[in-house]
Amino acid sequence: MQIYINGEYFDKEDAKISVFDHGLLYGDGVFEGIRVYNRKVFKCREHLERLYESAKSIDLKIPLGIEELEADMLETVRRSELDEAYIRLVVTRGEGCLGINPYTCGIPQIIIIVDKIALYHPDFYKKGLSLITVATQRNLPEAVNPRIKSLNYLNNILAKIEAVNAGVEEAIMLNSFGLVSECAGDNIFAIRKGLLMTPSISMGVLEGITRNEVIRLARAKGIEVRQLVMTRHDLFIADECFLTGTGAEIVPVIKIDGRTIGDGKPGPVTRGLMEDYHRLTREEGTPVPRD
Ligand code: PXG
Repeated sequence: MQIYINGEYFDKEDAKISVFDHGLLYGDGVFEGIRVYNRKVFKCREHLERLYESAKSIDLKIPLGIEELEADMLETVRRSELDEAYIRLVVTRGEGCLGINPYTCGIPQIIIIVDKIALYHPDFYKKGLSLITVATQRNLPEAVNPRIKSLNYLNNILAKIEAVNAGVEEAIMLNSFGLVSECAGDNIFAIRKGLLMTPSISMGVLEGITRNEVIRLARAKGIEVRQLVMTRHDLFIADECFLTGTGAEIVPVIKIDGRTIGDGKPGPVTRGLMEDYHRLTREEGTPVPRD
C-alpha cells in the first residue's frame, strides 16, 4: 500500500487529514476509483478527465494540472510495488471553518491511495447476481447530479443498506419518474433479442467509464446498442442482464425482484463481452514507470 497527500508519501498509519476538512465535514469533494492491471493504469486519462469535470462542476480548483496529477499517480503506483491494484484518487475541498461555505477553505487536499481491491466473489461471475429494486430514489440531476462523482455518497449508501439487508449484493435505483437509473455502485445493461440497452445519462446516472467501454466493445462486435428510457418491465423481460463498473468489471445478473432473467444463467452476449473486456484490461493502459 502507498498513500500520497499533496505531494508527500506516507504509510497508512501516518496518512492524516484535518478534521476541519470539508471533505469530512460535508462530503465536499470528488473522487475516482481506478484499476491497475498488469502494471498498467486502465483508462487513466478517462478517469482523470472525469475527476476534473466533477471538480469543475462543484467549483473546486484542483491545485495540479492533469499531467502533473497523472505523473504523481503513476509514481504512487510505482512506490506501492503492486502490479494489480486499485487507486482511490480523492480531492477534498480542504480545511475550512465550521460552516458550509466552501470559499472559507484553504488548499484542496489531493489524496491518492494505492491498495489491493476486494472484488465480488468469483462465484458471482460464473453464476450471476440477484438484485432488488430499492425504495431509495437516485438523486435528482437538478439537486445533486449523479454525473458528479462526489464524496457525498449517502444516496448510494442508503440504497446499498436496503440491498444488503434484503440479502442481495446490489440495488437497482429508480429515478423520480420510477424509471431505471443505475445501481448503487454500478451501471446496468439489459439484452433483448440481440439489442443491448442501458439507461441514458439523462435518466440520472454516472457516466461510467466501464459503461462507455462496454458500449464501444459491443458496437465493435456488431451488436446494436441503445441508450434509452428503461422501466423495470424492460429488465424483467430481458434475455440477459449485467452490471458494469471499475470494481465489478462486467458481472452477470440472473434474478431481479424475484424474476429469473432469461434462463437463469449468464447469457452468451454477457460472457462474450466479459471475455473482450478481460482481454482489453490485460492489453491496454498507461504503463507505470520502472524503478
Ligand atoms: N455508478 C455509480 C454510482 C458508481 O459509483 C459506477 C456507476 C461505474 O462507473 P465506472 O466509471 O467505475 O465504470 C460507479 C463506480 C467501490 C467502487 O469501491 C465503486 C465504483 C468504482 C470503483 C470502486 O465500490 N463505482
